[in-house]
Amino acid sequence: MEQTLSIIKPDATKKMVIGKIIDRFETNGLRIAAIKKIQLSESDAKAFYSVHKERPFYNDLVKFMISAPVVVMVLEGQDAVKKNRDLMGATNPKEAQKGTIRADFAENIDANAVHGSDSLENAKNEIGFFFSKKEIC
Ligand code: IDP
Ligand code: MG
Repeated sequence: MEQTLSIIKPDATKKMVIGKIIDRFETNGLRIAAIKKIQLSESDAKAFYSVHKERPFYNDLVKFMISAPVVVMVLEGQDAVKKNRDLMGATNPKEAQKGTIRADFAENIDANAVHGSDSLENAKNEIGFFFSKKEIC
């Protein structure tokens, strides 16, 4: 069993599609092992995305991530990291395959509905960023 971190981003929480996105995970065998809705601070968002701090889109990404609440989750299941990335679709919703979360709920690359860890190692770090051990069950 693997665990990965998922975030339902501000565009999706504002559009009130939290339930529809969670349904994709549960329907496809990813169990919600932890979940909370939070408003990120600027320093939270900067720290979470610090790997991208040299990229031209970093400041806009941070601004976007604090523009409304987000839902953070630990998803658990077989091949959870890859399965979540497959369900999410490509970073740019315009390139995302039909039936993926980003194709169905996102407008553009800046506001693309969901985050998902891209490796098992990053998943462990990202889960630790948001959740304590006893919140995951
Ligand atoms: P991912 O979310 O599919 O893993 P990353 O490359 O890790 O994509 O980028 C993190 C986030 O930064 C993306 O989800 C997207 O919102 C934003 N982003 C990535 N590339 C661009 C870009 O070229 N322009 C604007 N925003 C971008
Ligand atoms: Mg990424």
